[in-house]
Amino acid sequence: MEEALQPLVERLKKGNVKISLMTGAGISTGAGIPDFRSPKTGLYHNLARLNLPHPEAVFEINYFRENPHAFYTLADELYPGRFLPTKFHFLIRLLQDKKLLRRVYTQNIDALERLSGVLDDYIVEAHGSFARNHCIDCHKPMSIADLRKDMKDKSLKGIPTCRHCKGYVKPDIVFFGESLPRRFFDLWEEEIEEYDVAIVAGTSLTVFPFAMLPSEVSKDCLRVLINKDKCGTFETDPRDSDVVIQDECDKVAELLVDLLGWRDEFDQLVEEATKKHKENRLGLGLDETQALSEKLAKEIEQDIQTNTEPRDEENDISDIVEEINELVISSESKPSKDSESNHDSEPEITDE
Ligand code: CNA
Repeated sequence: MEEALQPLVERLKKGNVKISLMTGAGISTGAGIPDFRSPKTGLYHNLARLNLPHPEAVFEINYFRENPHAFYTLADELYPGRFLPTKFHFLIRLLQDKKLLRRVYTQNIDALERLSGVLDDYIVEAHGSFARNHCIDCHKPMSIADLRKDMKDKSLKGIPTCRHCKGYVKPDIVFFGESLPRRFFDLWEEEIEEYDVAIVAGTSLTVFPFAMLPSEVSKDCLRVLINKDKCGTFETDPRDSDVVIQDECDKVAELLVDLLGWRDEFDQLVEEATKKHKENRLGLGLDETQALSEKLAKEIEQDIQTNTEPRDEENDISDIVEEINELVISSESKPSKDSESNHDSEPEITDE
């Protein structure tokens, strides 16, 4: 593995490189969050208890309209605050501190990049996050505090309900059949040719359009895949310069830290962050864990408010309506970049 990583190590040691990361659920399995598709341990394998017609239904907007319980059962388990970032997340943080990081495109909704200290500006949450919530009918926003309150409200059966129209409220996680945030496409368009290194990690590259990102980087960009399985464009359209490491993300992160001579800083970063999180957590019962989860979610919300332009409610709604008319995740057809602008097509997630 050490030898295979050399081209990456050399580029990083040279400095002055723009690195992008394109990540998925596999970078968070080390934190205890199951991915979707790993046999036996993946979420899809373990959803039988929710009585779904098919596993993907838990993230389908039409199913949610009829039966939001399945999603909220899962949301309660995955809600940010219960899990600590992994070694791989701390590697991303260190790349930021070393001024080598340009962008992290993540498909994850666990907010672990933020919890490791990566700043909002660098993060592109391509499939949304728990940081904002909207009514699926009137699109009015709901605060995290109200959402968490409703999730515990037995009279509502734990389903957050719009204060204005009584419609169901959903975190702004992109479901199959919904559009991706505009920021994802804007940055793709503006920057994709600029990256010197693209590290693709912990993703099966099966959800489109995200899965297209690694094939869109320039010919001079060094593409690195860190994943248990070889996948996507690394399999179908490989480049001579590709670096493919089929191993655990955390193990590769540790090795890279050593090869780059960053061990002391890395250990200090991990130790401090883990201590901080554990101090908050040790000896806590379920209620306290939930309180902590709410506190962290609030911090994330405040973080977002201070790191991004203030958005007024009116604009929020029109943004969303506009986004609904824009691009969408889909699972049956791989959209070409041309089809990206086909706003008339039926929205769908691509999940092969
Ligand atoms: P996926 O389809 O489940 O693929 C995960 C990939 O990571 C697979 O190829 C695994 O072999 C690989 N993998 C798993 N663990 C490791 C590991 N420790 N080291 C290296 N490789 C590993 O997940 P994708 O992210 O590709 O699919 C996109 C979906 C998953 C997005 O829409 C996410 O919202 C969704 N998801 C997110 C989370 C999360 O936020 N943590 C969890 C589960 C699913």
